[in-house]
Amino acid sequence: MTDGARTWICGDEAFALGERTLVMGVVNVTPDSFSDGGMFATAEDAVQRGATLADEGADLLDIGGESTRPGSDPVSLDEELRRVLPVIEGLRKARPGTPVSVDTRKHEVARASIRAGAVVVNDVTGGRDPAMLEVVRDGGVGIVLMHMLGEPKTMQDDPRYHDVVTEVRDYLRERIEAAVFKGIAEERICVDPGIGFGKNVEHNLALLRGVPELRTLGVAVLVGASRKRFIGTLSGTEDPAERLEGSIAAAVLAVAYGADLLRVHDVKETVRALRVADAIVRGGAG
Ligand code: HH2
Repeated sequence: MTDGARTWICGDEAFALGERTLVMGVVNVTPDSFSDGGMFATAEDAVQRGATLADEGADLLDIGGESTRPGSDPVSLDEELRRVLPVIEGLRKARPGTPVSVDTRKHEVARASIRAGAVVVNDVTGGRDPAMLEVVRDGGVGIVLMHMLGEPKTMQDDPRYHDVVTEVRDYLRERIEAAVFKGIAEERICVDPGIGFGKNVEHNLALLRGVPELRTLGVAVLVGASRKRFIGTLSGTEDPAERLEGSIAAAVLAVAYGADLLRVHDVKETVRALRVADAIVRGGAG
């Protein structure tokens, strides 16, 4: 991919990269997500939430049926399917113009979600399950490969790196190679440093500063810092819903460092901030 004509191909969607920052709006259909758990736990509420985020300017809606917050327990396949499928189907009807992504570690959920209309699989385990890569390849959809150290249950128990940016970059390079080996074109791949997934505050900050290093991998780069704990620590806000200002600070700086997409909870506010940030960083006035 050359700068100026970079594209992330996801099914029938082709996301132009670099012209402006793309926003992935978070729709958690879970009782226990760290920032909005239980708020949109019914399919109806989650579809309504997704529709609102689409109207607020989300380029993509990320539907998740399993919390991967630190210390969380996995959910069963049946339960995860029960949570996400009606929401994907509902949003395809309610907002057909807004593509949908599924946030899952299970290839069975990915396969069913693609059938229901999802064009991206957002896999926080970086495609470690070969069957996940096959489902993505066969579905012709896009994939987000994220870095996570260990498992959600234990990942925040004293995470250690020698050089976090190099290690995360090398891991993501290896995951890109595994996906390409399985037959997924690079244009379909997006990488994500996994802010908060087995990282302390310093690791998260280093990774945000290290986005240029991730850009050298040659694929789309997504950053998800929204409302995360390091923002609470730095800004003194215990309640995740009180972390808007810190989240926007992280968002605009991720953009300045070269992020192509941001995964956020507060779409309206972030989109407004990005109009300004993009004009400064990428040039032009909208
Ligand atoms: N963060 C969360 C979940 N999925 N996916 C990607 N690609 N990048 C991220 O940073 C990321 C992610 C955690 O946030 P949230 O979905 O709000 O919480 P929970 O896992 O508790 O549902």
